[in-house]
Amino acid sequence: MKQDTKKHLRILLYGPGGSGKSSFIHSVDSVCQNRITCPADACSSGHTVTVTVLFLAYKTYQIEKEVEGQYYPFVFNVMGLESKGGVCEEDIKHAMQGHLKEGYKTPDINDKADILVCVVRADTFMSRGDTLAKMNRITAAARDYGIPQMAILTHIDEACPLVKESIKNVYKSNHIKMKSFQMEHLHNELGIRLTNIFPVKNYHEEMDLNGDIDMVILRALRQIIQIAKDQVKRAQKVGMGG
Ligand SMILES: Nc1nc2c(ncn2[C@@H]2O[C@H](COP(=O)(O)OP(=O)(O)O)[C@@H](O)[C@H]2O)c(=O)[nH]1
Ligand SMILES: [Mg+2]
Repeated sequence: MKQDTKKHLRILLYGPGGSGKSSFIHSVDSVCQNRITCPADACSSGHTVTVTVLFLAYKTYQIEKEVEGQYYPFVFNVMGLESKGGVCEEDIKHAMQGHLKEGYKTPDINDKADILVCVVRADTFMSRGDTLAKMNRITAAARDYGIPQMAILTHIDEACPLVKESIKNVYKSNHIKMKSFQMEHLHNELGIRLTNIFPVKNYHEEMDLNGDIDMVILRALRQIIQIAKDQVKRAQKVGMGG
């Protein structure tokens, strides 16, 4: 690995189609800009940089600050596991390690993922099928590469009527049904620590920001950034022979 300076934390989101990956980026973008922004996928002027990973278009999403032209020091990449048009696990493995270009043997530290975040819906149970098996192999690969992992559970409003009423209820309501449902399941199937699984309600049809939604998005984002920063520190220590 080349010892270049680290420009940003790279957050790699992956998960089934429709789990809310794009919506999570849009939610973070909205919270960070203090207004409901235009989703990057829908905007012609979205802040994305597309590079080609092997034969795949790999978009990097930047989050602009309230001050135009300034960006936060973290970026997102998304890899969807849709059965049609989704990426294969080999692509994800390349992306995690920062092998962004074909034949690129020494990845830049800025291309390597600093954290892998699994995005799953809270309102649908993932049965033991192809997708879960794929996710299992991806998490195993991340462990091999020493890349830390987290999960976010989206659609919590759809998973529990109490939460739909008020997002605040996610911390009451017996940790809602998810605690015994999708959270435990992800923990058991993928080995992700329960304390690293965050329930989230994305912005998806709201016209205005809402403090309770901001809070769940920011709690998840704070943990993502904290873990990614720890990872960078660890990698630097290893790089210095410490
Ligand atoms: N009710 C609700 N809908 C959501 C949430 N997150 C995403 N959605 C909706 O779920 C659908 C799939 O989300 P999307 O971000 O496109 O999923 P992706 O395929 O993983 O990028 C879209 O219609 C979103 O508007 C959420 O937390 N709650
Ligand atoms: Mg999407």
